[in-house]
Amino acid sequence: MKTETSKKLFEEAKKYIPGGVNSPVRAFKSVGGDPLFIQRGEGSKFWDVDGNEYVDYIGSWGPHLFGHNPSFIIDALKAAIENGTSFGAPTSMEVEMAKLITGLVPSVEMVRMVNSGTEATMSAIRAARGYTGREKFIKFEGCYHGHADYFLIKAGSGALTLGVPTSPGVTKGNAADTLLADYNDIESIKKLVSTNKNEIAAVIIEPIAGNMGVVKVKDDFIKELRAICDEEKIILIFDEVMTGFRVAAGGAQEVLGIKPDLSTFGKIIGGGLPVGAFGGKRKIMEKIAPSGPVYQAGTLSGNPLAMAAGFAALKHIKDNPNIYKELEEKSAYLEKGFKENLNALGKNYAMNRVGSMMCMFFTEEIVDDFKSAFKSDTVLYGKYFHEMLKRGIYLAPAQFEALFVSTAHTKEDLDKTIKSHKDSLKDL
Ligand code: KE4
Repeated sequence: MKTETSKKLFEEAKKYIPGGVNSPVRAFKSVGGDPLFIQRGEGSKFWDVDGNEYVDYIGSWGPHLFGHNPSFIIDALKAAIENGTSFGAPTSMEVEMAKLITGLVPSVEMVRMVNSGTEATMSAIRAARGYTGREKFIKFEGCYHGHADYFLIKAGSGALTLGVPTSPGVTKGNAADTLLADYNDIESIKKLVSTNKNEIAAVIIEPIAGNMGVVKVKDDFIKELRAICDEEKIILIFDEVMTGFRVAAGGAQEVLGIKPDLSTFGKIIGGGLPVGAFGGKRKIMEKIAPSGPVYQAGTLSGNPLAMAAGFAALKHIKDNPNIYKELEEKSAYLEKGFKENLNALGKNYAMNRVGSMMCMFFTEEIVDDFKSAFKSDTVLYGKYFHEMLKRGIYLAPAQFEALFVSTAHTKEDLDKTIKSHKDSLKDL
């Protein structure tokens, strides 16, 4: 596979951009080798600058529920750009977008648009602190909520694979109010709540984790967490940046049947453009400036182009609810193929899947929290990643991520992936 142009670009990029990338997980650090520079995407595929074609299961780390460049998003952008790119003033599309999100996610009575998942989660924590007057919050080891200082404590995703789960530059003062619990372990929550009585503003959780690989909350755990938050008047925040509109039109909260007090969104709601959002109970959201004193702002929040792309994506979901049946069928087919390969090869690697988010862990133990996920052999994952890449299958360049199936993936793509999976594992 010729990758000279990517290599040249990467050498050039490293002179001007830290690590040659604008987000660490793209650098292939945890799988080895140099990143490929992508030229173009179409449907389930994209092509690198050397012309190599890949079936893409990253989908820009989640946004591309319909694959690359779906016509309904491109058409919406073309129409919007004729009117201008940004005004810094309210537009009707922002009202339509807010109505669409609150219509699709019942727990969200009001919503504020921002420009990334990180902005959404940091703003949600501030809203919870402003509403409760409390300062501490609980996150779970292995969950990733973006790169705001106080989240980078035992964080997942890139922070995990790059070995900096607790990042330098995060001050003790900033970390002091971050309490750490164990995913799916209600005793760890009870302990923190009793030792920090009336001091905890919020619990933030990935209701279906995608940043320690894919790990779903246990039903009894999430039900008890909801009850404890009610009892202790703690704001329960579902970080649905990855799961929102991914696992169901109503997100993980629809799948789990649990209503959070606040939710955060990103990825899919931007249709591939930079968009995040946070929203939830009216009595909390009305504390946000300018209706309330909790300050939150953004020059390009609700940007007309991002709203056009995001609205087109969510409108497509609203008008085509059967896409989740299609995503389930395609993802289950892929999972079945992978499992048949593992059986044939006598390997019992853990496979976790929720809807069109899936992860195969290089450990034969059950993976239901950060500690068990972390037992995965990341060196072996790196080899597997490159074997699949050689065969034209582009997976997450890190073990602790998710593989995303889109509506654009065809049976041919899936069969090619299943075959490549078997041949790759054989060659490890
Ligand atoms: P962004 O700031 O990257 O838009 O969103 C942060 C974020 C918040 N919450 C969850 C559950 C997330 O998954 C993310 C971002 N996800 C990672 C992939 N695991 C983004 C990829 C990257 O960092 O480049």
